[in-house]
Order: sequence, then structure tokens, then C-alpha cells
Amino acid sequence: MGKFKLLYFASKGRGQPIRLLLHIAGVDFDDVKVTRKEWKDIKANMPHRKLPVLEVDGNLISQSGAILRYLGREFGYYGSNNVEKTRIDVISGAVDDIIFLMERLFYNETVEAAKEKLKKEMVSWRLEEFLGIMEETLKENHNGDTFFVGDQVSIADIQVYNVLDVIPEYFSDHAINMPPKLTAFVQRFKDIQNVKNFLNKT
Ligand SMILES: N[C@@H](CCC(=O)N[C@@H](CS)C(=O)NCC(=O)O)C(=O)O
Repeated sequence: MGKFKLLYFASKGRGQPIRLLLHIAGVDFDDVKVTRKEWKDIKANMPHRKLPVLEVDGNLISQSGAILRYLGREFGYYGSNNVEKTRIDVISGAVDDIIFLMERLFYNETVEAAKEKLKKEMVSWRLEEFLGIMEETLKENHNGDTFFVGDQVSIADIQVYNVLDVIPEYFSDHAINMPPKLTAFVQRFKDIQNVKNFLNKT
């Protein structure tokens, strides 16, 4: 297998969990940060006209979830049995739901005028609900004192960490009540040596 090339923007959006996974796994890869200007020129050549895209041996793979699961299977971050894999998929689904809402809120001009009201509603309802569900889910595994699934880090942890990392940036003018186990989880995740190295570089 040749060297991986990840094409994504210089942001913490859908491509960021893939960057994190490759760093955690200690895989050498080309982290290509596409500028908006470059994007105009290459968009038409991308399979789904969107990023992230992972290039492997000349093949272009689209869809962040598919890329994450592919790399998770390849490097051992996608659970060790069917039950664990399914639990990871369930958590991924919950993260996707909240990202979908955040994208609708932040990148849709038609809601521009109503943004503040929508933001408030989202913080007090959807976001609180999501954080509560993630806290419960974390507690189901080793009382919430390790990671989300089984005995080791998985793509579920990476996805949850990344969305928890961007939530305070998106909602900087709103108070967010981060539950205690999730707060400790974020710190535990940041303390993983390869994550620490990555965060120190960015
Ligand atoms: N379902 C896709 C969504 C990808 C997506 O929406 N990518 C955005 C950036 S996060 C993008 O490429 N935007 C530029 C465009 O659509 O031209 C995935 O998960 O990879």
C-alpha cells in the first residue's frame, strides 16, 4: 500500500477526524490543505465534488464516514467484534445528526436572519440533548472512565472528540454545559501521546 494522501480544507470539519485517526495510528500521510482557490480548480475531478477525499494507490475515496471506517478497519480502530462495530456506528450516527444540524445552521444563508434565535434553541435543546445522550453512552462502557467502545480508542472516540472540540467554537457566545464524564473524556483523549503531538503542531 502506497502513502496515503488526504485532501481537505484547513478546518476542523468532516476531514479532521481522518487527520486525527492517521496521527493516532502513527501513519505517515500527505496532509494536503486545499485552499478555496485550489478547490475551484479540482472540485470537478473529485468523485462526489466534495472533500475530504483520501487518495490510496491512485484511487480516490469520498465520504468522510467511509474513509474513517476504511482506515479504522485497516489500522484496528473499528471495534473488535460485530457488537463493538455496531456500537461505533450508532455513535457515528448520533455525531452525524448533530453535525448535520450545525451545518444547516451555520452554512445556510436562508436562515441568516433567524440565526440567533435558532442558535439559542439549538443550544438549549438539541445540543443539550446530544451532550446528555453522549454522557449516558460513555457511562455504559467502564462507567465512562475510559473510551466509548470496548477497551481501546476507536473511530467513535475520534468523532465525538472532534465534534465536542468544535461545539464551543461554533457557539462561543452561548454557555454550554459540558457534562463531567465527557469533560474528562476530552482531556483523556487529548492526553493520548500522538494526539498531544498533533495538537502541539496545529
Ligand atoms: N457527506 C460528505 C460531506 C462532505 C462535505 O460536505 N464537504 C464540504 C466540507 S466539510 C465540502 O466539500 N464543501 C465544499 C463544496 O461543497 O464545494 C462527507 O461526509 O464527506
